[in-house]
Amino acid sequence: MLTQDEIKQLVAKQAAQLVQNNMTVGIGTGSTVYWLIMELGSRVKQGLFFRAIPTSKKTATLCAQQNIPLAALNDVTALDITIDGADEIDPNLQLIKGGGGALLQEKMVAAASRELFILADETKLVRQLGKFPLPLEVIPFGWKQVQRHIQATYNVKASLRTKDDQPFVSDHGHYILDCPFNKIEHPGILTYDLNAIPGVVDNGLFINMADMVLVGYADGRTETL
Ligand code: ABF
Repeated sequence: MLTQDEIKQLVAKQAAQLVQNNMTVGIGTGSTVYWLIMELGSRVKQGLFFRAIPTSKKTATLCAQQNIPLAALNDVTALDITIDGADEIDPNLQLIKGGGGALLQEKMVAAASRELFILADETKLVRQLGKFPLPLEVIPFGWKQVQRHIQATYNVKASLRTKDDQPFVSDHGHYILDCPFNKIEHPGILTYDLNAIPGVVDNGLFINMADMVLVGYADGRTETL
């Protein structure tokens, strides 16, 4: 039986084969994507040339360490593909992302891509989204108003994400509120409603964005959804 980390490595290795010469590729963030970057790094050493658009500072650093050429989203018109992880995936390939705090940049890069390819181990598959607390990226100014709004409207206790006892600050200088909705009945409606709250920059629901999910199982099988 494979460990969770070994499953992540397995799907990442397979997905790395999708990257071909001269492509422009969005590179996600997280522990599965870490293995993707390692694999792409060895392919670059063997002569592969592509441009990576990173979805976070962390990913940019890892790509640079692997000598993967980087470009900014503003430097390209469109991306061939983005490969990223997810926190929850429902049967319609709707996603919750942002556990790593990079949801805004991940969504912008994915939206500019012809294809969004998601990597996951089997624990990410759910019948209904919502067990994983939905991350909400908010402007630090007046963030408590957003927190109150979420509590009053949805009866959900939105917690300010912290790191080392300080508010976690995203790559773009925002805070994150983690919102345990538990069950999200209508993710397509919720994403619009949340983004309409003044002070909300974006939320971790990725609706109708994923084209394919490569899922790995503990017995070593993989399948695409
Ligand atoms: C990312 O992958 C984030 O949106 C998400 O939080 C993270 C989770 O995946 P992993 O298990 O690969 O760290 O893209």
